[in-house]
Amino acid sequence: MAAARFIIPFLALVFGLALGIKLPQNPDENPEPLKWWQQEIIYQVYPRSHQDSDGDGVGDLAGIQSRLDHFDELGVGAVWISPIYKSPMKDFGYDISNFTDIEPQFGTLESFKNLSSALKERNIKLIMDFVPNHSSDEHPWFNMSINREGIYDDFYVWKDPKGINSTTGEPIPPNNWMSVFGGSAWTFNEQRQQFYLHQFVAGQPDLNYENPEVTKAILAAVKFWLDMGVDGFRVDAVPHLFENQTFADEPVDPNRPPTALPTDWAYYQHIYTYNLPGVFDFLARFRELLDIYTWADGIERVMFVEAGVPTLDLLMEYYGTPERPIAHFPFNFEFINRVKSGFNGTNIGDVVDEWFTKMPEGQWANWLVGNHDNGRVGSRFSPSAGIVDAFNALVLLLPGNAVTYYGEEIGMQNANISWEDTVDPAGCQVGPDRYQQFSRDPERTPMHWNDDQNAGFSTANKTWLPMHPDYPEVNVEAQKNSTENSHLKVYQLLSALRQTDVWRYGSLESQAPENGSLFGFSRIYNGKGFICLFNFVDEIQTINVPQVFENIPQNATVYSTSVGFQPETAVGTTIGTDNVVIGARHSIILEF
Ligand SMILES: *[C@@H]1O[C@H](CO)[C@@H](O)[C@H](O)[C@H]1NC(C)=O
Ligand SMILES: *[C@@H]1O[C@H](CO)[C@@H](O)[C@H](O)[C@H]1NC(C)=O
Ligand SMILES: *[C@@H]1O[C@H](CO)[C@@H](O)[C@H](O)[C@H]1NC(C)=O
Ligand SMILES: *[C@@H]1O[C@H](CO)[C@@H](O)[C@H](O)[C@H]1NC(C)=O
Ligand SMILES: *[C@@H]1O[C@H](CO)[C@@H](O)[C@H](O)[C@H]1NC(C)=O
Ligand SMILES: *[C@@H]1O[C@H](CO)[C@@H](O)[C@H](O)[C@H]1NC(C)=O
Ligand SMILES: *[C@@H]1O[C@H](CO)[C@@H](O)[C@H](O)[C@H]1NC(C)=O
Ligand SMILES: *[C@@H]1O[C@H](CO)[C@@H](O)[C@H](O)[C@H]1NC(C)=O
Ligand SMILES: *[C@@H]1O[C@H](CO)[C@@H](O)[C@H](O)[C@H]1NC(C)=O
Ligand SMILES: *[C@@H]1O[C@H](CO)[C@@H](O)[C@H](O)[C@H]1NC(C)=O
Ligand SMILES: *[C@@H]1O[C@H](CO)[C@@H](O)[C@H](O)[C@H]1NC(C)=O
Ligand SMILES: CC(=O)N[C@H]1CO[C@H](CO)[C@@H](O)[C@@H]1O
Ligand SMILES: [Ca+2]
Ligand SMILES: [Ca+2]
Repeated sequence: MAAARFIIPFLALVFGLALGIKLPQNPDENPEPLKWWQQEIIYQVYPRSHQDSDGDGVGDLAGIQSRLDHFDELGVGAVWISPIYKSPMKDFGYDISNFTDIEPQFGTLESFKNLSSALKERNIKLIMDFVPNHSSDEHPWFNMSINREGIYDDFYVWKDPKGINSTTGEPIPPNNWMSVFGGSAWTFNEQRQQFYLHQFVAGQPDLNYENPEVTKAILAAVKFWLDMGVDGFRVDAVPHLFENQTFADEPVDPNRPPTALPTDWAYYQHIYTYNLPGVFDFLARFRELLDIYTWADGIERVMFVEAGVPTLDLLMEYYGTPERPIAHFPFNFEFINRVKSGFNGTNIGDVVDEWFTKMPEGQWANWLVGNHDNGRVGSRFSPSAGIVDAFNALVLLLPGNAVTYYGEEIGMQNANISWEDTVDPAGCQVGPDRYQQFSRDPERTPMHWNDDQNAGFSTANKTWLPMHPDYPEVNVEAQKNSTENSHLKVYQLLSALRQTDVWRYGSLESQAPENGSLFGFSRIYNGKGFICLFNFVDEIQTINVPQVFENIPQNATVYSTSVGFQPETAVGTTIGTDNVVIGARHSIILEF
């Protein structure tokens, strides 16, 4: 893909039509309107932590329903809810014991219908999280499989022991496959006298996708929710669906992290358990089912997949082809993965450039900076307040989907959770010495609504995870009330820009100087536009914008600045674009 680069004085990445971004060459031409899923911000709700309606310390569906105004105030048009299916909660809902029922802690099918219709009234789309790789060990299918009942006999991945350990008398697992959460991926079942596979915790037996009855049963569950009116699915952990039927040992990864133990997942190369070709066949069938609903009424039912594959090229395969579409998009984790050890204009620019370079023609990008498996963006980097606004601007204003993890709009931080309070199996599994390296609890603490008890999240004495202690300052109400700028107010301004034709159909030009101090991108449509400029170093930077970017007028209006922007530049003032001053680690958006 031809992305022209001008080395002096800035690296230039100029994107055009061929990238699949709608860029009408003739300004009078009417562009094709965006689809709802391209336009709308997708907000990830972690249901245990959103709002508790009944005082048990755990969030629930009625709680989510009581907070719908927040979505409207943010301009969020689609809500993705992490799993709310019936579950014994060994992996907090990612272990499902009934794919067509609601977990009583969250509510009932009735309260789901209530929430679903309340969202529809506000024209907010509802996306269910779907976890096809495994069920809970408390799913009736697993029980029937243990008992080798009829079609359920082969519903899970069963193998005989490799032998008996002569010292312990224990059966030896069939091979060296490790669980993602650490320890063998095999657990022995006394009753059936065989091992079952679980790529996650022992309470999450892998479904056997070699068995067509499994695919049938899972797609029937998908259909159940489509008939209930959901607008699509975020499909979890898809690369884990299929296993190589040789069941051979996986090789040790020569590039494993130095801290990895032989019982850690990261110790091996997952050539027999990860991203096998069958995954695409299954997902194509899933997509076909969605498309039948789309064709029936013209409202798109969507599929977003989570696939943590090692390269962007592999990830792009999840878009499928025009002949065989797969996902509407695979989640773009580059702002997390590529920017782990620190960020600057160079690696941020590379993330943007490479996504558009590698994305197949006609597809749509997406951006996110956090989720329930990764530390919060406000904590991953230096605790500079402006960084939250910078990342929200990248996510919301680059062309593509914007995915916001709850709390990002107010700059929530990771909480420091003690070993005693740790509940995430990824943390519990590795013990008190290493849990902080693995636990996902810090980014899952309850939402901060106000400065009341438990931030208005719950009236319980003890919430399921402790509250982050900064909630009296960092909360929705305080940021709304504030006479000063706040993350929430910045977020609202960013969200409003998405409603413009400049955002929808505008060009994209992104630039970063070689020293990485700055990053910027412009969006222009029919002579109108905006430009986002980010300073990633500890000194003030001054930019002559028209010298670097194309088609920038002499003057522009300050549209938004990051919280605490120094030197102070009032929003709404007109400034000369040849001398834009950006405070240390701050960002500014100009409109023209
Ligand atoms: C799942 O729950 C639904 C609704 O309560 C029930 O009708 C169905 O039988 C359950 N399915 C299984 C496999 O237990
Ligand atoms: C449904 O919502 C209404 C209010 O909108 C409430 O009165 C009712 O109790 C809810 N029902 C359930 C089952 O949640
Ligand atoms: C499995 O099912 C049998 C009867 O169908 C029941 O008695 C038993 O309690 C179930 N076991 C589990 C672990 O659910
Ligand atoms: C047998 O068990 C012992 C003690 O747990 C262990 O050290 C050894 O590696 C096991 N041998 C095999 C072949 O699994
Ligand atoms: C399974 O592994 C064998 C041996 O490495 C290989 O030949 C085969 O292609 C693999 N099958 C799949 C579906 O990946
Ligand atoms: C940008 O940050 C990355 C990751 O910390 C680092 O490897 C790279 O050298 C930095 N680039 C510049 C130009 O500072
Ligand atoms: C987290 O809490 C522990 C125990 O309360 C304390 O020792 C540690 O310094 C804290 N870490 C941070 C980063 O605050
Ligand atoms: C909460 O704690 C207070 C004071 O310890 C106690 O009086 C009250 O009963 C507790 N409430 C609940 C719901 O446990
Ligand atoms: C926000 O303002 C309202 C109305 O003035 C006030 O009641 C509330 O306590 C304020 N909340 C916070 C967190 O500042
Ligand atoms: C980085 O390069 C830009 C463009 O050449 C220059 O304006 C800026 O002062 C440099 N920043 C640093 C921190 O060296
Ligand atoms: C830019 O703004 C200055 C001061 O507000 C004004 O004098 C000048 O005419 C403007 N230039 C253009 C091209 O609008
Ligand atoms: C990003 C994501 O959702 N990851 C999930 C992958 O699947 C496991 C098991 O279902 C979950 O624990 C993770 O949260
Ligand atoms: Ca509750
Ligand atoms: Ca599997």
